[in-house]
Amino acid sequence: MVLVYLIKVLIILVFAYSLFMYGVFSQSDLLDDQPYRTAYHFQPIKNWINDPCGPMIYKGIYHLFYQYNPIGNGSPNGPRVWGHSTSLDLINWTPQPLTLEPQMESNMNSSYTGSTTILKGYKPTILFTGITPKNEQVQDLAYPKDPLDPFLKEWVLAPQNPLMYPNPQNKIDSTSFRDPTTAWLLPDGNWRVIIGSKKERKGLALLFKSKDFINWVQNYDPLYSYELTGMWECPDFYPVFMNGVSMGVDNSIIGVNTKHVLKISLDETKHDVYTIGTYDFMNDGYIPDLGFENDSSLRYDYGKYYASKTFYDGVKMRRVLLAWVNESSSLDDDLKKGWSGIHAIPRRIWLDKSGKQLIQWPISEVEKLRVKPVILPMQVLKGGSRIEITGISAAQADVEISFKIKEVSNIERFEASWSNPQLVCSQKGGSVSGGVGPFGLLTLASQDLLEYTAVFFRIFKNFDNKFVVLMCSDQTRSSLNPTTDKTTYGTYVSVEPIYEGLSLRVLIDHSIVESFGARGKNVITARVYPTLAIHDKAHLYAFNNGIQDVQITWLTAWSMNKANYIA
Ligand code: DQQ
Repeated sequence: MVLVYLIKVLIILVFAYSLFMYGVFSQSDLLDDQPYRTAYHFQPIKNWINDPCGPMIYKGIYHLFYQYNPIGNGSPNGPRVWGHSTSLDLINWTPQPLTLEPQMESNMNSSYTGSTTILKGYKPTILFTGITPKNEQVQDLAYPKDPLDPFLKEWVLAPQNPLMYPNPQNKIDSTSFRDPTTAWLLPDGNWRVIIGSKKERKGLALLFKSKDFINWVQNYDPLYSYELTGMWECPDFYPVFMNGVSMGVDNSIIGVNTKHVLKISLDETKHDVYTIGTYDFMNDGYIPDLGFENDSSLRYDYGKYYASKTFYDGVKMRRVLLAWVNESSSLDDDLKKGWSGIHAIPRRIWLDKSGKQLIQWPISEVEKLRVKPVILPMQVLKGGSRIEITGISAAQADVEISFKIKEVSNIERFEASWSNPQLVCSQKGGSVSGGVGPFGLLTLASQDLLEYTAVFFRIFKNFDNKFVVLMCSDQTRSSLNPTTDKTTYGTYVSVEPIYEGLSLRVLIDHSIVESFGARGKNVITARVYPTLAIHDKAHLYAFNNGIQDVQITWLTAWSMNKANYIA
């Protein structure tokens, strides 16, 4: 008997070992003991990553490149090369060889952020910022060694590099000239590209033109600039359809039914801000509808979300937005984990029918990971109460909840001085009782509620009797670890809460909580590191800490399968 048992154990061990050797277990399975690794967000096995670079779809395959420090453990210090992964759905990823490693003087010190453009004849190219041995920033071109390879595994640098460098006459510092956008082609036969820059503290979107993609000439005026905004990193410039049409538009299409979006990553505040406006392509100028208001402009995300980039997916006719979400943990903790940085779930992005803001929604492919839905019947969520949503893996979930507000007799007055929603959220966190709200979700909560991340709404009435809806992500109790950054985030949502109701969708993935308010009007992403609410010890609650009852009209929560990825 004992012998048979031992033989069985041996067979199982040999089988498991051979599965491992043949790669059936991905490396990420081996790291399951790490509570902060995500299950369905893009991240590397080890080391530091930051900006998404050159996303595109080519021969039916999605390509994602990213800034990668191959020697940096969890630390940013060190050179950057481009990591590369491919996918059929932007959720499950296969790693490809690193690329744009130092090959010539113009990228000897690093290969910084850039974009892809598919030229006539279906020829993919990369334009990126090379860092020279003198630490100057220049723009380089690379193209695939074998364009017939749909995985585009190998890239070669153009011998003519660098193609663009800062013009000393323009007094542009050679360390402030980076991050080329996807280029667009106009009927005059010129490709155009924007490079992020600054002159003193004036932020600049420099414009370059080229007929052959090799010889580039700088336009006398930048496409757009703004005083006192500091360095503009990772600019993005693209058309969107008007009238709420959610279909995307190719970068080279300039039409009557489109507006343009200019997005800038503000180095000084680490916020991705955008404006909606008109591209005067005859004069190569951009006129934002509402002007540019520096850091208080519209943002893609009011939490942690930076160096974003969009691409047009011509197969699904949508524009997809990707971004880097940095850690909020200490450098020591990152070094212990051996990795740092993840990417947000790709979002579809389009112009709201009001024309005043963009709408973002997780790409539908993420829904393929949803399992075991738990549905809550419509019910009243009494003031001062909470209910647990059981039956899901609360550390790895996708939750949709909608609220109806019937009564507002206890509503609080909005104060004119509350111009900064983040500050209001910090003062009126999830545990501070109000009139109508806070109500929402307690995510990544420990059973004893010593830890939780509260995502919620709070409604006020201002002096002209209009409602003001505040959306917050309160991290103050997200972790018992004293060294993690627990900044609370907030935003005002442009919605009529009584007629339209209020909805919230939250993607929870171990150390990230991505919250979409009012069907994607406002988004807040937070990184959190619970010490108790990990794996199956995490709980999820709907809560209402206001005096006023609210009604839950819809709640569905799904456990999420693990994506099959190795970045
Ligand atoms: N990260 C890159 C730069 C870019 C910055 C370097 C933004 O090209 O400006 O890794 O995060």
